[in-house]
Amino acid sequence: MAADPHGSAAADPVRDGIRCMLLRGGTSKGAYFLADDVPADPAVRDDLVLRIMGSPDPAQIDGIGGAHPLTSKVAIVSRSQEPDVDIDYLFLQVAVDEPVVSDRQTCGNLLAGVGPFALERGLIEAAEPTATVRIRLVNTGDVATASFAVRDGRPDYDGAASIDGVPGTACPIDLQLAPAKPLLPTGNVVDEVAGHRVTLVDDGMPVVLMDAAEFGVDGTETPAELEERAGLHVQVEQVRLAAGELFGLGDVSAQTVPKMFLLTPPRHGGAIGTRAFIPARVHTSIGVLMAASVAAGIRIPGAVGSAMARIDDPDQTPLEHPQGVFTARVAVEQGSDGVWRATSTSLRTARKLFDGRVFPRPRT
Ligand code: NQM
Repeated sequence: MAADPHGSAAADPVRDGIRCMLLRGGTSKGAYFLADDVPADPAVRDDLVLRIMGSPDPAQIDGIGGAHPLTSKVAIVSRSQEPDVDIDYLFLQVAVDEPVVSDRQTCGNLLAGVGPFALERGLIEAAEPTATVRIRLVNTGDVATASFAVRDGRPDYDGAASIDGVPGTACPIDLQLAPAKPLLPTGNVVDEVAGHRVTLVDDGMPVVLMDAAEFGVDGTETPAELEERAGLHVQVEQVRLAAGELFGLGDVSAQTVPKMFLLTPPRHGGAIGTRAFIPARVHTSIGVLMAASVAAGIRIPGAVGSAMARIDDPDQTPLEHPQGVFTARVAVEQGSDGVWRATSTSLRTARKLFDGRVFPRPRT
């Protein structure tokens, strides 16, 4: 971090603030920083991030976090040194009511804001009408391609695209991802975990597919109702902890992955109904890479959810969620080695909300 209060970073962040842009990315919201503007040491950086977001506190009243995991997110962005990659994007999930910052997951929603942020900060140049940016998701190693509209060399946030969970319309942002990893990390289409038949899938985000009926859930419940239901979170968490080991993630008790999906037959003309534990709160809609993983998983014959799913389009998988539908575009393929792989394309929007300096509180 540079020590020039008038340059890219401040000598004393508490007095001088730190350069920060707040963007809505898809159905999430986060604070975006240039890597050069925050401390390089992860422990020092995480302490700073907690003080910026106002954690730990259920209301995050003394910070800029939005008191929900979906609005307590940070993106750290820099030019990439990797070949064929423009930008490195490190995602940090900032816990709301615990002093915890985790880099063990990425976020496809904040990914939507990374290209526009990189252009705004001069990390890339782009000519009209469209910017195409190769972004390395540092948390997972995957590389995404993001495309968005450009006007006068700057991102054009205005447009006609709408996504469920965000009022109004904005400029479409196209996100493509082709993870190198196998889609089924255990190599099995179904695993028996904590007394449940589950499918473990990773198409950019590790998720566990479960039959909601086994948990007494029929898919009409709101996220708040599921969060309040006695014993449900404990039951889901038992599966998650065991599944985490199978994913090779080790002890996931302090991690926010894998994400846990209760699946139901579709009720609104989509392919399948979803409710996602992420993992303590229930998602108000669905994450981007989670959607890719679910859509890819239910296309595998025999996987949990495949029998209840109504899939009548080879490209589009409309996933019903609490606020509407997310149409994931995935292609799954089983290679001659028997290994399933997938690619995904997602439509998101993003919007710059605020650009300036953020002032962390003096002490954690
Ligand atoms: O799955 C939620 C979100 C996400 C992650 C979460 C995400 C994704 O909706 O790609 O975007 O943090 O669990 O932003």
